[in-house]
Amino acid sequence: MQKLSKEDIKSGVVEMLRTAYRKTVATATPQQIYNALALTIKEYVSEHWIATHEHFDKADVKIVYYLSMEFLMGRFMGNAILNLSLQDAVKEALAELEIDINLAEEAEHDPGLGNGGLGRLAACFLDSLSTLGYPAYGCGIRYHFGIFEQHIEDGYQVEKPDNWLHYGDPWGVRREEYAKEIQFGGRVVSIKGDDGEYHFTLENAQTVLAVPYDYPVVGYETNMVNTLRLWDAEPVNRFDLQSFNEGQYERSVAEQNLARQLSSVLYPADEHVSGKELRLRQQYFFISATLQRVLQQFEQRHGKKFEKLADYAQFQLNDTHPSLAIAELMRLLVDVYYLPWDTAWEITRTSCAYTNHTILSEALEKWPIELFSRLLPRIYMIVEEINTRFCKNLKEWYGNDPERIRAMAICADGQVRMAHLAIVGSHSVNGVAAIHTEILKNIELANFYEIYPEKFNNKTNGITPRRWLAKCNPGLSGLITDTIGRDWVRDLDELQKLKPLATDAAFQQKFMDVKHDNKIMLSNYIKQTYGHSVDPDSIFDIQVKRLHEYKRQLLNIFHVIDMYVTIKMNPRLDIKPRTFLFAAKAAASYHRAKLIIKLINSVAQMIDNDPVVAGRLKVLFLPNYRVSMAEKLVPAADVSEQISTAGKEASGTGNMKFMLNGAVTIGTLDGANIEMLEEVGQDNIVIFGMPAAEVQALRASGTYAPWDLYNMDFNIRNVLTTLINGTLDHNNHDLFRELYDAMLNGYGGARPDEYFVLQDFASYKEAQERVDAAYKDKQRWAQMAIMNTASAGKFSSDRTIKQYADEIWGLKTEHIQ
Ligand code: 26V
Repeated sequence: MQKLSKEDIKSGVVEMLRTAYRKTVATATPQQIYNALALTIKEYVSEHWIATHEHFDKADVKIVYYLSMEFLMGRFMGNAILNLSLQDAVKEALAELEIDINLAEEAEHDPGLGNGGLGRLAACFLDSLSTLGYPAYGCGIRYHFGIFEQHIEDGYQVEKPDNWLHYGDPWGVRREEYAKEIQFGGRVVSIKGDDGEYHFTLENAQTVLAVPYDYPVVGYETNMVNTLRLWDAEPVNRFDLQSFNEGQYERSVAEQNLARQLSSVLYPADEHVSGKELRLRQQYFFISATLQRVLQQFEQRHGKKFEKLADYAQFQLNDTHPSLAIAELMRLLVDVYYLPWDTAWEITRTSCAYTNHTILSEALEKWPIELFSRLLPRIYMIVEEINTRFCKNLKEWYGNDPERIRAMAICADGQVRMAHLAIVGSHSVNGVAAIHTEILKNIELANFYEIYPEKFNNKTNGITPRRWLAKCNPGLSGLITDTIGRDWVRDLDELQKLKPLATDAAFQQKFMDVKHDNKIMLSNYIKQTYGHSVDPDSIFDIQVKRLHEYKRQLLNIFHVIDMYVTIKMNPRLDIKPRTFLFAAKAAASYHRAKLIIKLINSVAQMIDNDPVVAGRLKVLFLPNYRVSMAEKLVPAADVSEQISTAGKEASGTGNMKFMLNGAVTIGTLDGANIEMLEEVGQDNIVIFGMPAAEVQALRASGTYAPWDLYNMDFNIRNVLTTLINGTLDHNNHDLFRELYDAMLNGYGGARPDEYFVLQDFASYKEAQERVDAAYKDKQRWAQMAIMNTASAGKFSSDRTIKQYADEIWGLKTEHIQ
């Protein structure tokens, strides 16, 4: 296939502007130029995309379907340009057209079709699947509104809708020909099939149409283009005016409304389930559509040989959100394709695999049976049947042990437990970092590990080096490529070759120059966008992630308050100036998290207004954290804050992005931090706080007494007093009293300081002093930073995906001509 040339790009853009907008380069808006360039590139991608699918058909390949409610893709264009090696051609073409490439790239809206780690992981995985040559589909929902846009007003978070489709959707291809009908509610009846047997079907159900939109997933320097298939809901057209009676009219209106709601909005309450009917509808909607299409295609290729399904299709469930796949696959095989239950069950179990992403109990999905059976009556019958057979097996294994059976059942206490369904109906259950998998096996899911030890396995998360180094950090990428060649982009272990240079003065200088340039660029961006001045010579200390108590943004801001108080008491204190950057969205209904955002902003203001600390301390909360913002922050970080209560953060992936870009981590022994420590060595990471086992023991002992810490630790006392003595808000001393009470007394019935902020405070403060000391020694710091980049190879999502392919899916790579 002919590679897109500079001239092709120029004429493509000019032509698109003319036909689509009746504009010239001189008169087009940045938005229009972006669209024209995107369409030009998509047209080129389409050839590879078609070739990929022709190959899949011809070679009759096995395909993995990554089922996920969230895909946090980030901007498409820059990534496509990089992966297609079109960077030079595009740059030159735009230069000749006198178009500012940055303006065009920034005009692309960053689609926020995910909450955080789980959604971004799905996007990194797709990049690796295409790059490595694995046939794959990402399957999800085409939400019309992504995660809300966060504004900060008077220090408080305010949510605004994110209408990402408003400016068009140049990468999406509507595939009406693959639309599928999805049924909700109704009554289960049995009717005689063409085989003469009775089969279940639904009567009087509500029906909506699922229409797929396909997005190209371009691999890095390969011809493979996989597909992200997002389903959109539309009403089934029932407006047949001739035969219109009242009943049909009402049903039709209800179905129109349902369709409008279904793919309208992403649920933004990360790690917290609310048991909303619409959420369950969304889950069934995209699962049923996906599976109907997969089975239809399988039948076209293999006829009725569904016993072989698992040899051609693997379904990876991204958390329990898609776990209805297990019941829906059973329904299709049994009710539609007339397979016997046991055969269908074998097929289902061998084709599904489940990934767990959190052990937080508030994130465990459980649906009230009343709701579940009303919305999905046939699916509920199937879940009950699965449950009955599973409980019978338990009885055979354990004898009559009703307590154990109730603990492990899929249906119990009036609820359907989706994690149990996912475990029982899959051949693989994996955690996302070593410690997380151990906690699943030994504590959280110990019951299941006992009966299914062979199902459990670990797949430590990873990130794509394309977006998270090659694209977001051209300075460092260039330096690395000049030093060790370009193979690292496909084989991140190559970065090891930088290790001997960690002590090389000349290389240290270059490495730190790049970091400094990145800090200047970020400072300029912050100045332009928010009007704040930050000093690129200060330490850039960054904590960006969802706002959640277990992630302990509070510990970070308490330490800032402590530094402030300490400097006030001793203005000549010798510390390196620091800039603390925060960014985080709080779930709209998560009051405590929103109060913490207000606190961070109040501390920022207090510091800005105090000349005593000027030039030494700066705090800034950047609104509307998103993938494209992370791409600006990560390359400029000196210090990466990964400070969750040990045992709570399943893996973390932001931690890996910062490490790869040469930041030094200050972190707890939690999630993948533990494996980062193993890779980088203890001299190059700053670890503090209680390990998970200690946290667990302290919690279990019931002896944790934050008041004792308050009484004995002068610094803790000062910090907590600052919350309530009017320093932060002269007019409202009670604004942060809730946080004070939550720390010391427990608030609203909760235990005091549930996430052990005060317990880890002294250790954190001491660790921050180690950071300060290390930074003051320029060579030492440069060495640490380089060692982080050089040791990040393990955390490539290419490594992770190879392990999924080899150990779970049994998937082979393909080469597209
Ligand atoms: C739960 C819910 C509940 C209903 C509303 C919407 C919603 C959205 C997400 C979730 C579960 C989130 C789980 C999650 O994101 N876990 C994170 O997964 C990352 C990738 O494995 C991992 O690095 C993080 O440590 C983990 O917190």
